[in-house]
Order: sequence, then structure tokens, then C-alpha cells
Amino acid sequence: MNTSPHNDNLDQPIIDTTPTSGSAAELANLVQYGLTDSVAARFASITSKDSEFVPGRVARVDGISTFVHASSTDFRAVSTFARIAHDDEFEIEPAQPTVGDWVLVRPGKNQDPDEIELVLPRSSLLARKRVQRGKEEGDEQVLAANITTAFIVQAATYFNSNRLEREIALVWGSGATPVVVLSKTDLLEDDDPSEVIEQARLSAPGVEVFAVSGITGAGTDPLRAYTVAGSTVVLIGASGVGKSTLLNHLMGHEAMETGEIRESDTRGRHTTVTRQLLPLPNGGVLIDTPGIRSIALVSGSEEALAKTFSEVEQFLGQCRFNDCGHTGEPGCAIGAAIKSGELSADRFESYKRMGRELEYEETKHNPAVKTEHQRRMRVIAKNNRQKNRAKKSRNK
Ligand SMILES: Nc1nc2c(ncn2[C@@H]2O[C@H](COP(=O)(O)OP(=O)(O)OP(=O)(O)O)[C@@H](O)[C@H]2O)c(=O)[nH]1
Ligand SMILES: [Mg+2]
Ligand SMILES: [Zn+2]
Repeated sequence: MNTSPHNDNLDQPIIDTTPTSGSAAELANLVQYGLTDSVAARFASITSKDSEFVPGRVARVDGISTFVHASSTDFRAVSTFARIAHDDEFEIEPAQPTVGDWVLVRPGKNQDPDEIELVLPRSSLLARKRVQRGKEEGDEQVLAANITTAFIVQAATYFNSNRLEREIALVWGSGATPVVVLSKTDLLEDDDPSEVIEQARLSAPGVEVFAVSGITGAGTDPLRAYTVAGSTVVLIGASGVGKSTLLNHLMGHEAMETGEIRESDTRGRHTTVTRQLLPLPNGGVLIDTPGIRSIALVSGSEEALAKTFSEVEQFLGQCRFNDCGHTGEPGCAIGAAIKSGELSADRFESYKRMGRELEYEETKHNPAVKTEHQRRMRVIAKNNRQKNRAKKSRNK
């Protein structure tokens, strides 16, 4: 196997945290795949102990074969024994490498396959619950790792607020930052996206909302603030919303195939079938994904739900009765906020519905258990009550 470093990237800025000479030059090839100083430092500390390891980044997973861009060459590796590279080497956690993972490959000797042996701890992990009719639920699908930003793409002509709330919660749960991208603005009457932007903002407090056309490029410039060197941006959304078209525009060439959408129901045909990591010319990285039909949150997504509905939670704990069910009780602060227009009834309904779904996950095997969502709602209510009391006594 040829393990000499590529020469074409040696003049790029080289991360200087690497202790051994040679390894810094080798890692330089990974800069185009989004390498950061902290990842480089982790790689260097591992390769200084075991120089056989070749650092790389997973670009695509095709069944049992994983395509890895590595510091010296590209690999098609298997990952039968991969485990997470914890600093504590006694803690062995098996890992299924996914797109965006930083990995250490052990090149195979003779006829042996190249093996992904170690996966660096993930700074973020995008996962959803698989919803398959007739099959046992609860199975999680990992979509991408080590992403900084997710572009949540929805067609401006086909905006769906409930879906957006789910997509935002999914991304908050991953540890990455969601950004809403309304696509196909060229199809809007008057080319004016202001109304749909307004709608999207109501479903996305604290999240940036942009409107673009992947075909004309209108509105895409601000997105480049997220695709800077060292960043990893994943595009998610339903099939046919224009993820690959937008990605091609940002790349500056036809990196991914795009597909016609069906006239009958305006849905896509799943043109993109595998998740794929693609380097931008400036050192940023984009990950294209196949359209996701349904979005279900993985268990443990309570914090993500709270972040998604931050404006709803401020009204908890303000009701006259501590155990208020917010269904028309006297002195109900939620009801009052909805009546005065401070809180959207739709948003409160969505919050309750998604909260119930998470509760179902936690309680289906043990109905008696107090769920994290219930516990959280109680804690927030109590905090809000205390704040109010403090405010009142200050104002006396
Ligand atoms: N008019 C217009 N059409 C668009 C735009 N973006 C995408 N399209 C069209 O919408 C169809 C689907 O686009 P894709 O980019 O393949 O959609 P996708 O989200 O990648 O779909 P999957 O790969 O199936 O998940 C194609 O026919 C595109 O030409 C846009 O901004 N304006
Ligand atoms: Mg696509
Ligand atoms: Zn109430």
C-alpha cells in the first residue's frame, strides 16, 4: 500500500499541535475534509503510540464497506471491530462508523482487508428513531457525526410547520446548530419569500431562517457563513425539497445527482440514496443525505424539545394550580397567554404532542416510571414560581 502523503496540500496551514514530525504533514491532507485542531491533536496522540494507524474521515458507508478519506490515501475499509477511542482505554465501546466520523484505519497486511479500528469520540451525533410499520420500534438510525450545522431544507412552496419543529428538535438533540433553509423561492409568486419566512420563524424561535433558490442561487450567499473551513454542514429534509440542488450550487459543480419530482403529489423520488461527505474548495465540508420521510425523536430528547419550544416553557408554573392540566382551569396561565396572543395554541399543542411521544418511549416498558419530560416540566414550573415570588417581593 502506498502510504506516502499527498503532496498537493503541504502548503496549506499545518496544525502545529502534532508532536512528531511527519504526522503534521500527513494530517494536512485531512484539512480539506474539515480537520480541526482538536481532532488533529487527538489523532497525533494516538498515532504517536501506534504508528501503523492511518487517520481518516468516513465519507460514505455502503453496507459493510466504508469509504474513508485518509491522511495518506483513500480506503475502502471494514469496521467489524471498531470501537470508540476513549482516553480511558479500559472502557471499550463498540461503534458503527458513520458519515463524518474521524477514524483510525489499520491497513490490512497481505490479503486482509483494511480495518477501521478506532472511532474518535463524536462532538455531535445526528440520529433519529426508525419508524417502520410492522417492525419492532426503538431502533435508532445514526445519520451523521461531528457536524457543526444542519441545513434543514423545506420547499418554500410546501412549508410544513410540524415537520420543521421535528427537524429542529432532531438537530438540537444532535449537538449541532439548526439553520432553516426554505428552498425553491423562484417558484413563489412574485419571488417573494417574506410570508413563508415569517411562518417559519414562528416555528423556529432562536433559529436562523433563510430563503433560497438552488437553481438561481438567489439568497444563498449568507449560507456560506456556515460552510467555513473546519465546519461540517449536513443537509436534511424530505425527498425532492432540493438538498442536492442546493449542495451543487454551494459546491460550484454537479457533485450530486438531482431528480425530478412527481407531479401527482409533489414528492421526490429519493434521488440521493446514500449519505455522502463532500469537501468544499475552502476546507468546509457538506454532507448530502437521502430524503427522510418521517422524523421521530430518539429517547432522551427532552432537552432538545425544550430548546425547540423555548417560548412555551416560560409559561409553565404560572398557573393558579400547581397541577394545572392547561385545559380551561381557572387561573391557567397557558390559557391566558394563548388568549392574549402571547403564546400560539398550535405551538403549545405541538409541544404537548411531541412531549407525549417521548413519554411513550420512556414508559412503554414501565408505565409507573416518572418520565424525564414530566420531571423537567415540574422543575421548570417550580423555578418559574420561585422567580415570580422573588419578583413580587422585590416589587412590594
Ligand atoms: N424551481 C426550482 N426547482 C428546484 C430547486 N431546487 C431543486 N429543484 C428541483 O426539485 C427536484 C428535486 O431536487 P433535488 O435536489 O434532487 O432534491 P433532494 O432534496 O436532493 O431529493 P432527494 O435526493 O430525493 O432527497 C429537481 O427536479 C430539482 O431541479 C429550486 O430552487 N427551484
Ligand atoms: Mg438529493
Ligand atoms: Zn394551566
